[in-house]
Amino acid sequence: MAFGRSERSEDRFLSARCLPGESLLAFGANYGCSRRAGIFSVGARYIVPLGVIYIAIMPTPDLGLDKTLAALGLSEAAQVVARFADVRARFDAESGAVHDESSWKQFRDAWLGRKSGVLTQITDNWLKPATPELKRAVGQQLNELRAHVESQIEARRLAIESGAEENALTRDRVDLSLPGVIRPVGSHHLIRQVFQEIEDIFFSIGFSVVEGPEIETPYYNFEALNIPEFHPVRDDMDTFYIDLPKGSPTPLLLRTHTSPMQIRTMEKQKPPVRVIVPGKVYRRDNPDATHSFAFHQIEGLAVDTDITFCDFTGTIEYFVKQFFGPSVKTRFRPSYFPFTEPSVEFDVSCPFCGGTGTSNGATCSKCKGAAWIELFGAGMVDPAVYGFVNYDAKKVSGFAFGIGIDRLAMLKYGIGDIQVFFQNDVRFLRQFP
Ligand code: FA5
Repeated sequence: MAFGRSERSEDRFLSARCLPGESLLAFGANYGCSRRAGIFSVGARYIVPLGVIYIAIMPTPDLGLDKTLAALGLSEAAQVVARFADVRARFDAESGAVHDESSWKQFRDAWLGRKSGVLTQITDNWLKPATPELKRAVGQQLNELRAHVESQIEARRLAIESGAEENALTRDRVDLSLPGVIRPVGSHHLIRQVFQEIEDIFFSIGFSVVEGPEIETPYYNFEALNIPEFHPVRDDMDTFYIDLPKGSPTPLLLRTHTSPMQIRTMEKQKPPVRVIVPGKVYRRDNPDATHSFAFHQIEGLAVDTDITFCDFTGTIEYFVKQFFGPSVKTRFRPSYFPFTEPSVEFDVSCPFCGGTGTSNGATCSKCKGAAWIELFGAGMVDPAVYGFVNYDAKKVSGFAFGIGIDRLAMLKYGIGDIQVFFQNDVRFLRQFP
């Protein structure tokens, strides 16, 4: 039977308060409710063709749960069995309408609730006041009904739970046909790339890599390198000292160069030694286009029984030609470092102006017209240094160098300002993938 809305008769409806089944149906309060005996409760479904709401109504009998069997006029066991069958049919119909957790809870309470659930009402109103002749039949029917209700309610719970999981899976399912999320892949910083390039060159001629602490003692940073306290060369390098508690055994500072690792390496190892030491160093220098207060160096040290100045120049020239290309020219200039003797500065012909000193008819801005650019300091290890590491200065000889990596990278890649290495502007970094 199908009724339009206008045909609704209040007497034909029971609201949610009347029986558990109705509480699950989509009836608004304005549909009303009646508990009068003999009234039909309603199962309903909305059908919406062309914007008009129709309601399909299926009558189901009132079960008389609030009355005794005597009041319902049921005196035969067969009548009791039939009434229980009605109850069970009601339960099954309602069970089919339970599709989510909240309606399942309402359903469970409506049937199993201790105070006013259907089973409690049957116990109180049908079983307890039943005549001795009917008691057995009512008890048996009630037990069967209870077993059915409990098992079905549990089954519905499981079905709803697995349905929820399935829904979640469907919701979260990855659509492999969609375009992917592109996550930009990072790359090594140019300084790291230059480190690797230099390491590879020195690996190829038998050097290995060691690393050391960035926080040093004055002994390793200065004294063992033949730079005693109050030596004027410390003024050029004086640096950041760590604020230590009073009574600390020795001052600590951020290393000003990688040369302390010459000492630490020779302390640990007997000749032959052939190492390079990449790392960060720190100085109290004011920042400008070629100076930073933190920068990078690679130390080199080779010590053996028969190393000469020729080995030194050959090694350095090999490195420079590998790094800058075969056409670059090199030269040594005399210099001074307390830990090398003789000491040199190593220059390369300016790669920006091709070693001419002029660019586009004007003075080359990079080498300032000198045609050469200073690359690093180096020299033969001063015999005094061997005394600090228990090497016999009469038996061993060697060379050392300290390359400023940032300036080397600037030269090779035409970068005009050292500060860009530390600003982490991705527009700069992306140029060196
Ligand atoms: C030294 O640091 C010596 N330890 C090098 C050395 C090692 C000589 C072994 C002999 C034997 P120097 O102070 O010149 O030397 O620094 C070496 C390089 O570090 C310089 O050529 C330069 O490229 C770089 N450098 C120095 N100061 C700065 C700075 N503030 N910012 C960026 N680079 C710098």
